[in-house]
Amino acid sequence: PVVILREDYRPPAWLVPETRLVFDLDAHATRVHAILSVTRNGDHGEPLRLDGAGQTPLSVTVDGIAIDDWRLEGEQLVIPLSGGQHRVETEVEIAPDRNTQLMGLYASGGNLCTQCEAEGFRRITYFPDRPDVLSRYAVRMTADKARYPVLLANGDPIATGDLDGGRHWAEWNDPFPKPSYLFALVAGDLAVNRGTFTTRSGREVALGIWVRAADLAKTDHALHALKLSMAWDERVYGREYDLDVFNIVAVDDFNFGAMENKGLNIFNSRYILADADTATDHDYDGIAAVVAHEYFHNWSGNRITCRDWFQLSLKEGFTVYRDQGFSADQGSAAVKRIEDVRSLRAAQFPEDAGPLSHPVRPDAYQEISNFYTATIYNKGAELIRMMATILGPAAFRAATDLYFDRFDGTAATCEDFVACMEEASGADLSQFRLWYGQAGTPRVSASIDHVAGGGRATLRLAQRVPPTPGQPTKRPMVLPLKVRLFGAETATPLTDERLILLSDADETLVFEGVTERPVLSINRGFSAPVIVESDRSAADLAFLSAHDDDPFARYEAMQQLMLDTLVAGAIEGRADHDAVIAAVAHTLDDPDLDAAFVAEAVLLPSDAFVGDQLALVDPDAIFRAREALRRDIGVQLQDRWRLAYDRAPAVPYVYSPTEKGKRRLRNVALGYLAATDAADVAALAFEQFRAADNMTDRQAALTTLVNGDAEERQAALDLFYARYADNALVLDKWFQTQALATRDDTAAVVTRLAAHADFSLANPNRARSLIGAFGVNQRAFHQADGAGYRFLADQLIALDQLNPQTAAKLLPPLGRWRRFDQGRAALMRAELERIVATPGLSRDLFEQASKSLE
Ligand code: HT7
Ligand code: ZN
Repeated sequence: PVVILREDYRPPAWLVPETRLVFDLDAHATRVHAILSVTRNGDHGEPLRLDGAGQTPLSVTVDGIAIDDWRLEGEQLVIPLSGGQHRVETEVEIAPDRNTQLMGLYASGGNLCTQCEAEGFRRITYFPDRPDVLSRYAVRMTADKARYPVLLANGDPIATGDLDGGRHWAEWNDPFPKPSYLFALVAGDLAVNRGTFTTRSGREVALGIWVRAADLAKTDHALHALKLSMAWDERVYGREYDLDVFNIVAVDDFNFGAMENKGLNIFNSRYILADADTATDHDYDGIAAVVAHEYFHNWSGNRITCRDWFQLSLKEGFTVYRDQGFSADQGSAAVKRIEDVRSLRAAQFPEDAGPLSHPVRPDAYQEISNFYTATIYNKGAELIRMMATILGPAAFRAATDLYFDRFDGTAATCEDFVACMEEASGADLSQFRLWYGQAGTPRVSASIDHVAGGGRATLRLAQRVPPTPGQPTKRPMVLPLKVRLFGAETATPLTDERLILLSDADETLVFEGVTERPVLSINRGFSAPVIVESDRSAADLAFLSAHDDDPFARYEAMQQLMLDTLVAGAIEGRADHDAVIAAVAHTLDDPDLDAAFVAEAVLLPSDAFVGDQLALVDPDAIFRAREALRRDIGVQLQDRWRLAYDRAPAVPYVYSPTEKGKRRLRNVALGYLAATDAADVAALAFEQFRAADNMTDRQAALTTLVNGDAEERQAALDLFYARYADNALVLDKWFQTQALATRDDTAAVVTRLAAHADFSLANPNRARSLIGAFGVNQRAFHQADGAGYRFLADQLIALDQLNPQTAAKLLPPLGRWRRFDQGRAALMRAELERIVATPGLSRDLFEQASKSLE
């Protein structure tokens, strides 16, 4: 395989200051005429190299004259040029309706749209398809007016007109130079929800959310979120929008969540469409977060882009950090932090502990699409968060101002960002930079000594960064750890919160004035993305879960207590549940806690997270231990769960932090009640399912029933299917709920569902709803006979023919074979080998599968 190395970066030989694109749009055959003004970059004799993929040039002209001394080297079009500046024109024909990869120009729901990041533009026309070639684009589109009445592209609309034969045209100009990956157009039959936003300098921006007409009523939440995002970025980062128009288009077939094309964001419809009947609170939250994320890219990604794809976290890590801040400001910051850490642990920690581990700034890749990972995004965001913590809010803001000012209009690097952090604050981040280059989750061991009657406590810290593929040894990193001590007897703080910058392998810190036995609260707010190993007893963890003043640390103590109990249960077959039950009871009884926080705090860690704590994962033992604890918590606290269940949220549905929290706690209570096997619970769940005026409660009830054996189970599934058969996004939930079921027959059910008339590999959302969900269902996927592994491999091999990117994204569960017993590991490896040996495999799936075997 061809491996691209970060160290091989060279500036582009030719620049393209101006690009004019003329599209003659048609689903079967689209003509693309590209006119590039090119200038030689430096003193060299290199020809012009234009990337292409899947097409051949119909014509090539230089300065208006057709030439024939061009050649194809692989898929690159190579054009010898003699002067310093030329006008190069090419023409190609492409077939959007045969584009199943959903990269480049493709058809979705009868409309035409584009996806160019990372390397999709080359599937549209010949171009230096790399992020450090910034060009000003002018676009003209012609299309059949009845089929494609709406024609959108980046930037500002210039003019429109009608043509003979029922066709029409539109021209758009984008005044901001941009890399080709930010190019976009949409042609379709779309309705629009319009709004306006007046920026702080008084510019009125026309906002539009474009969807199929039947979905128009589901766009208000996204439009509202967009306005909130625009105001937030002005207030928090001083960033103002810069065009007169900001459009968002929702499409049903999309490889990712959304795309930040300049002035024309294109979204997976699941991150736009919402109403109470079809979207859960979680969906509403996700829509606001993704709308914000894409909007924030206008500065962190578009105005300042990446020099090369190794710098991807420059825009993605920073933008995730920004969208996390936005979401935290919309409701409970504590709950948002808990959710973010939970998803970091669910997706990034396992990635960093497995064969696909890579640094936040990778050194090599085969297929860049495989590097849109939790490490680049979520761990990248944690790196920004740590720098913000080290600098403090004022210096961090000064540093981001400096970064935005200095690099506006350029393609920058992660190093540029860190250098701004240093320059604006005076901090020395030389050792901190290791976070960008060293993969793996650091482990920190912490223990505290205190001599009874003395006034001094000694905190011993040690860090170890584990080996990862290609990085056998590591240097100690800078870990910002927020720490506080609490008195075990008085339940009051003994110290202020201290920020410790752990930078050596071992360090000892002394706290004076500690007059009673201290209980250690560490990594408060999850100030560093590390695994803390401490010798805190169950009693101390229960104490912190009740008394810590940092809500994240309070949640974390409860999680650790639950984890320790579950690990003991999985290893020994039984465990003492009393401490957990008492701590849960205490949390439920605390009148000062809000429902949203309580709901998160009393939830058990997932099977997979328990597995991550074990050297060898035994999925069945973990499941049994978790079920046993769940049942005990349910039975012993049944009265409290019934009380919580009876505290009904507002009807009709209101999406607000308070009502959301109430619904969440009520549904968590329903889950615990279901674990008790009390005779009335299935009827309770079915009644909730039937009467709910919102999808949050309906789906929660469905999940409860689907996980059980009650006769209401099939009725609920059938009713749900009948009600939502025409709604693809809700039908995804029907598939997903069954793929996540905690029943013995889930692998068989999932195999059957793959043959269902509504299942299709062509739609990424549908593929993810079944295959992706099944891959994270630890017990079902790891069924001992290997049926789950076989199913996944069969599906990936088939999906790879259509959509390699989506196939490659779904592979990682198979790569975790080292963590399982010999029997399972052999079965998993056999499926990986079968994938790698498949003729015609894509580069995407090959890279993931072959690395997973190493
Ligand atoms: N920057 C966007 C990335 C993206 C993407 C990457 C690979 C293939 C398809 C894709 N669609 C969008 C999304 C974001 O992070 O905002
Ligand atoms: Zn992004």
